[in-house]
Amino acid sequence: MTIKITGALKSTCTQRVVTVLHELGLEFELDQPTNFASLKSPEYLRDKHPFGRIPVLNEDGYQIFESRAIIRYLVSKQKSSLAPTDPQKLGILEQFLSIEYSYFNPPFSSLVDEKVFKPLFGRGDPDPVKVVELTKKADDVLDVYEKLLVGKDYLTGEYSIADIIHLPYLHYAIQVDYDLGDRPNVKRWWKNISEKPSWKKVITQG
Ligand SMILES: N[C@@H](CCC(=O)N[C@@H](CS)C(=O)NCC(=O)O)C(=O)O
Repeated sequence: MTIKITGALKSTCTQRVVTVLHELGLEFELDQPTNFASLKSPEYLRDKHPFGRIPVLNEDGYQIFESRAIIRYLVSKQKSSLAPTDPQKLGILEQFLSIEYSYFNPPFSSLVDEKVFKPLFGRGDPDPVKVVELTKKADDVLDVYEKLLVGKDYLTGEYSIADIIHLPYLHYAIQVDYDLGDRPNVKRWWKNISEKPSWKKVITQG
């Protein structure tokens, strides 16, 4: 069994997949594209990802893209406690996966894009007005997380893929001075998840 990941260690979506691979103790090969332009080649669009993105998983010919789908596949295949099978626990997990995708990811990915990737990829300087707007939206989301995390170390109560999918964007945001503010529950959660060896390995190798 050979797992190949087409991705880049600085890419947020790749980082969440690689964190899960480390958690599961699975060996993998990382095939890093030379540049983002190569993701738009006719061959790449045909053979790897029709939207021209990373990451892509290929395991002995079985191929899927979309980081969240890849993660679900990996934990389900390994029967990992990072995704419970009990229907009620699974329902809660899915709830938090949906919360991340619907409410957390839009402002945080836009904020990180504005402050990190826009200058990094030569698309210009961060727009200060946009940064203020996006920071406010991100803050509003974390105000809700503060309530969701009352009395809990992890989102579902137990460490899971719901926590892991938050790591990359929150990490990048904090790197560019996003302040978790006066939110003790969010801060406790962030400490719990960001100090895991799997994530430390991702950020030190990236
Ligand atoms: N929803 C997708 C998003 C994939 C995505 O946007 N990947 C970024 C890197 S994190 C990418 O490929 N960017 C290159 C581009 O947009 O050209 C996932 O979770 O895998």
